[in-house]
Amino acid sequence: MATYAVGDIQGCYDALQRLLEACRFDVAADRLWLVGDLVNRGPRSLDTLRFVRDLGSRAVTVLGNHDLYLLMAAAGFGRRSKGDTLDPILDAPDRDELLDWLRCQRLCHHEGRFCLVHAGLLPQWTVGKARALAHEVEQVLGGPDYLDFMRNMWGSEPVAWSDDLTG
Ligand SMILES: [Mn+2]
Repeated sequence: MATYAVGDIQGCYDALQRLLEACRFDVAADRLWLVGDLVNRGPRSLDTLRFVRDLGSRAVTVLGNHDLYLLMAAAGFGRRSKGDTLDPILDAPDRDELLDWLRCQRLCHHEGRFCLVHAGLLPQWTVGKARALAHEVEQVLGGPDYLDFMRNMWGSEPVAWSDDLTG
């Protein structure tokens, strides 16, 4: 069993498939770690989402800013950028299943010597602290009140701020 870690796919489904062929990815035995930003910019974000979701436990993906942007766009929050390539997802018959799956993905995955995050960790944080903070957000994003959270997710100033991990 091998684990392959791949960077931001950004809707480049064809390139991902070529890469998996080149490394002879075995869907029955190998695992794929993805650092997030599955969608946007590239032409086949919808196929990318379906593919990674269908890999089930063979794939571990963390959320990137473009994935969060998709969730915001689907909820009607934030401003859409003109050049985004998200419409095929938003118009898809299975959009709700895909978006529900996406918002339940982690922000930080820690296993053995490795920690999987999108775009890096604050150097002052330990992996344990990053994991605890990520878990806090994951609980909300994956829970019933995620829209309340997303409504205030972006901006220069947080609406509420606390370093208290026990609260
Ligand atoms: Mn990114």
